[in-house]
Amino acid sequence: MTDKARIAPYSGPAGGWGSLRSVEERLLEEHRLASGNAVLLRQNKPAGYSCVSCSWAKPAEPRAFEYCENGAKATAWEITRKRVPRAFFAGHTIAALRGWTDQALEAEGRLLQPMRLDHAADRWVPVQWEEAFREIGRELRALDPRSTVFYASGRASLEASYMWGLFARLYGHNNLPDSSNMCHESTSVGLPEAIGAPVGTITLEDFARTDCILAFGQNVGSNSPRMLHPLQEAARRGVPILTFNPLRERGWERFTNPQSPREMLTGAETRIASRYHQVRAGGDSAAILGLCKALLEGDAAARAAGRPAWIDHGFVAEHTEGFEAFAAAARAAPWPELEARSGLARAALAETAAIYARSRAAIGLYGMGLTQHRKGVENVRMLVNLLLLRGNVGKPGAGVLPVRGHSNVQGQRTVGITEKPALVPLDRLAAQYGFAPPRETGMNTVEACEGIIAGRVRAFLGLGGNFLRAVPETAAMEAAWPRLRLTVQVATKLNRGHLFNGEVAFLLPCLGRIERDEQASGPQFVTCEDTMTKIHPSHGRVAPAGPRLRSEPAIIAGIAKATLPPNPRLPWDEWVGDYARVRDAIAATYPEAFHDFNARIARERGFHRPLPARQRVWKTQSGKAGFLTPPALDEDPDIDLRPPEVLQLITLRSNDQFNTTIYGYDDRFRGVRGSRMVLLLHREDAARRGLAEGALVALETAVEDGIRRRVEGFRVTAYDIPPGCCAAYYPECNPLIPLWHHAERSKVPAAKSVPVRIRPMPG
Ligand SMILES: Nc1nc2c(c(=O)[nH]1)N[C@H]1C(S)=C(S)[C@@H](COP(=O)(O)OP(=O)(O)OC[C@H]3O[C@@H](n4cnc5c(=O)[nH]c(N)nc54)[C@H](O)[C@@H]3O)O[C@H]1N2
Ligand SMILES: Nc1nc2c(c(=O)[nH]1)N[C@H]1C(S)=C(S)[C@@H](COP(=O)(O)OP(=O)(O)OC[C@H]3O[C@@H](n4cnc5c(=O)[nH]c(N)nc54)[C@H](O)[C@@H]3O)O[C@H]1N2
Ligand SMILES: [Mo]
Repeated sequence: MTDKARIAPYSGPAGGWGSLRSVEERLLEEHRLASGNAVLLRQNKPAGYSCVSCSWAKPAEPRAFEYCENGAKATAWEITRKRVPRAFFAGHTIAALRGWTDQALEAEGRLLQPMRLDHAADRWVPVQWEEAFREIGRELRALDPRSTVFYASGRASLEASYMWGLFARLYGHNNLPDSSNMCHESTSVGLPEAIGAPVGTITLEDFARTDCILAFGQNVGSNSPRMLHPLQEAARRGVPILTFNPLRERGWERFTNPQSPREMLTGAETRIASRYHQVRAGGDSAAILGLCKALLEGDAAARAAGRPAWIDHGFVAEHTEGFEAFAAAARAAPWPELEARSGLARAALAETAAIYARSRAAIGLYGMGLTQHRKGVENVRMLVNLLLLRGNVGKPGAGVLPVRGHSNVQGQRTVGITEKPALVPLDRLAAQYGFAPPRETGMNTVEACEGIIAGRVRAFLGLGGNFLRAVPETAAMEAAWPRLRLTVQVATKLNRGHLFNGEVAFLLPCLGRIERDEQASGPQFVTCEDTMTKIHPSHGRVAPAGPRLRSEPAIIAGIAKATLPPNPRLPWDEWVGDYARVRDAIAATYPEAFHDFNARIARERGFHRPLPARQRVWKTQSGKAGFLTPPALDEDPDIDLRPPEVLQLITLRSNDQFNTTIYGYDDRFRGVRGSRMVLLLHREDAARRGLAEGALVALETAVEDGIRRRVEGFRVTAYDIPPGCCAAYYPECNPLIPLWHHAERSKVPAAKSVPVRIRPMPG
């Protein structure tokens, strides 16, 4: 890994020429400069493929270039001309490859052939597909299904995901953790309680009608850059955009549309955020409580003076419960404590509350800055509280918007990838396929990790992703992993997770979504659900990376057939031959959302699944939307105001990565070049510790649980970040996160508030 960091503030906007240069560099790197641009024209188009990067919505009338810098990078990464050469695995032992960086492993290119681990030689060796399936089936049949875990990273299509979940239940378990367990699970727990729906209520059209946007803990410029277009349009209409983020992320500051010749030539930038609050990490609940308190105070004053109310009392009375208790708690919360915990001044919060109070329809959007905390679920509920006070759910231009991660992570849940049996129509599955589905709750990601460390889990099958690198507690996880009996990874590229394997291990290469998928009935397409509950098709158009690759549905069917007893109601081969038959099966299991699936996807080229909360129908226990009374402020374990030497570490994504996939070592918007091993720190926090700019340090986790967690080799970098907080990159920092340090109610690892101490290093 390089440690030649060059840090200089980046003066450009999000988008702009830097963005175009970055895309061209990436296409060049993947030897795809000429053809790559042609492929990109198909991205997010009705007859094209759906971007493999984030889950941001696709407009009904797409722009000529409906892609962004990072979507283009993700495309280049998948359609790369680089292939792992046949001789590669003969020439490299697993032990040697463990010394490689994440970036170097994936830079070898696409995996081409199924492989089996040869332990004696410590190498991956080629295997025939049918032999691999047979042996996996034999192993699974010998194991207790409840001791096995079937993980899914959020990219697989609705068709593949449905088959994966069904296979797990037919085999006998609900151990279906997915990447969402490390991501928006705080949303999936919090929103159903609050509004009776596990997903956001916003559609793309609402952006054109909103007159206020509140944005918490999301990095739009790097992680959902296409959202910059509706944000830019809103900003131009004068819509206030009120941003809460410890870091001044460039995407929230200003944007130049790289697809507008005029903006590119004139260098015109649009200011995005009208107020930028650098909240402390984990301080959002206090900040939002402050906003609510100010709203209640403003409401009392306005009504006393005979002016219009600040609270939508009619909505609150008709549609909500818990208002009085919540309002009492907000009124009682002392301002000095709210200020200390949020790091924001009362005056600033009150002024922002007043802006919000003047709006007719507001959107509250958020990302990992809210969900990845010990109080992640409460953070989500607090944001909903703020929206409910002014009736901002279930009317045009208003609503809550969790900005999801992986391109189909939300859809996977919709078709049954979940450890929670209550979320799946098990009775319908039972009738449809004639079996008794397992009823006991399965393991989520953290529980799967606990099971692996304890030896209770015996097999891990991964449908994509890089589980071992993405989860916390890296050292204990890597030590425990080889004790698994069976590990199977379905992947497109080699990653570190493929270097830790069970006694019996397979690495199975699959087609990516951008590639042509020919089956018995002809070319296939798949479907995905975006962050706005819209289901749309995705047609692969590029020649497959190699002749031996199989599609995810084909691989799942292969393993399932080798594992399960024959069942005439399960037409695995027919499903693989024609994905429309899988969609028929999905429609039969989930008729409310997917009735006439094939006809609608052909006719409408995409449809929204119904969401009662949009119509103010609340599928909660009480039938109303619920206010959450926040726990006492000093019960928040994220914000420990006591030991001054302890900092709160935020683990971040750079602009040059997709999760554990590291494209390169630059983070343009944050002015970091040439290294990922930087520690972003407030100038005073560095000075207080006698740390000069560029000093070499280690981080150690500041918890007393008998485990020493340490990562070495960061360069101290003065940065505009609230005092007491620091930031460094994920996944390099994952060894610092204790497995038990997770959102209390959703078990999302609390990756945005890890207590750490800095240790100077010689050199
Ligand atoms: N290019 C690219 N796109 C991606 C991804 C990628 O890695 N690369 N990953 C995809 C996935 S799976 C996901 S989940 C999303 C993730 O996208 P985001 O939700 O944007 O996640 P992060 O980049 O982890 O961090 C989000 C922001 O939270 C801020 N933050 C940290 N702590 C706090 C806090 O306590 N409060 C507040 N208010 N803010 C805080 C950080 O400064 C950062 O700007 O993006 C998806 N899209
Ligand atoms: N410290 C810290 N940890 C985090 C986070 C954080 O912010 N901080 N974020 C968390 C979040 S939000 C998430 S979503 C997880 C991400 O966790 P994962 O989803 O498990 O990880 P990815 O890095 O997205 O997976 C990358 C791998 O997926 C495989 N792949 C790519 N495309 C395909 C495909 O089409 N099919 C198949 N089968 N495989 C494919 C490739 O082999 C690639 O190496 O990490 C979590 N971990
Ligand atoms: Mo995610």
